[in-house]
Amino acid sequence: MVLNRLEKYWLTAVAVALGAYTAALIAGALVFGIHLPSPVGRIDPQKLDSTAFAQPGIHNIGGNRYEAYILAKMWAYDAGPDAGPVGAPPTLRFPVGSEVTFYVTSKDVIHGFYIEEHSLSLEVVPGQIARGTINFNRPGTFHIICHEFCGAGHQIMYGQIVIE
Ligand SMILES: [Cu+2]
Repeated sequence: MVLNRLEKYWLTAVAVALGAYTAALIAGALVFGIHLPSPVGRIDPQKLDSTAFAQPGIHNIGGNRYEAYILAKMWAYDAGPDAGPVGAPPTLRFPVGSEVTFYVTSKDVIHGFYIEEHSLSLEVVPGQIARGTINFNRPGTFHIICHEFCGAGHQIMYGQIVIE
């Protein structure tokens, strides 16, 4: 096989670039500890009635620490009776300085769970439990937004967090 001089040049350049990317990937995982966010647990979306998501809601686990179990479904977040009527956009209230761990799952399709102005953006996949912890250090109202297109009612899928 005869290779043109320019073909050799490009093949070499591509091989060097792929080698550099592969080395960066391996170094990122092994040296810098960068990993994809992984689900904290598996769950059968058909059998949520026998799990903590049967009764979504907010639990104080001591001091200023909370756990919030939230069920995403077409097209609302269910955060339990303390967050307002089921089916309406929920309002979750926490005092300033709260550390809140959110556990979110879906009972139907893939949804998103993004909290405005805070570094939490979860992909909510049926069959998986997504988890994220946020410290709410300043008062305000922050929207919860579904950032995965989930069907005809996607644009009405939101909620809010009030820090007071
Ligand atoms: Cu959506």
